[in-house]
Amino acid sequence: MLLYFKPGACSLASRITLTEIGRDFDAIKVDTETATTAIGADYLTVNPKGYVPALEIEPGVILTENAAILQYLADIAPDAAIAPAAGTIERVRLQEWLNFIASELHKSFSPWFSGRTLEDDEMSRAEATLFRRIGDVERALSDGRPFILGQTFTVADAYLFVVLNWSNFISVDLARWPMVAAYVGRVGSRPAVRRALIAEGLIQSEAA
Ligand SMILES: N[C@@H](CCC(=O)N[C@@H](CS)C(=O)NCC(=O)O)C(=O)O
Repeated sequence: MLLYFKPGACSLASRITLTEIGRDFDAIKVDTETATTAIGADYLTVNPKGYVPALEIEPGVILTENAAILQYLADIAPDAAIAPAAGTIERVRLQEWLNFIASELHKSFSPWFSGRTLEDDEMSRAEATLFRRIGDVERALSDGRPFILGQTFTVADAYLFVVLNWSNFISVDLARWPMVAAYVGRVGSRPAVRRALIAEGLIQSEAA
């Protein structure tokens, strides 16, 4: 398999999941601004939508969209048990979370990544939206569940961790959402998550 990624971007959720399931894969960095891969190829021939992630699951067969890629990876590795079985209400709960993360939480960060400085009123609106959505996660975690669906890690945690971790890049302190802060610490300390973060240069290896 071949993962097209940008360091720290939502494609990190695919890398975490590939690492969690112990799947060998290659990864190629993409400059989404120029739509060029690290070997100088036109990324639009891989994903005409221009964004990461994209996952080549076999030559010429490309999957895009976080929610689809993550569920595909979970389904090809049932022993890893990182998604409830298809057709169950628990699987629909997973999809409910993946959809919330993609369309509500992930996109709430977009104003900060627009490449321009936000005016004060834009910043206030953006913060209000983002803080409300982080509050939704805080509420869900307030029953003490260690992972977003309950007692076990799922692919929704891979994606949710990556998105919440962007708070570091925009200087939003998660301490005001204590369950969320603890959650990010818990997921971030998983060995596979740490290996993925190291692979993308986001944290240093212990050996370094
Ligand atoms: N709907 C897509 C959104 C992916 C997305 O927003 N990717 C961002 C990185 S997190 C990206 O590549 N942005 C660069 C761009 O849009 O040019 C998905 O869920 O996979």
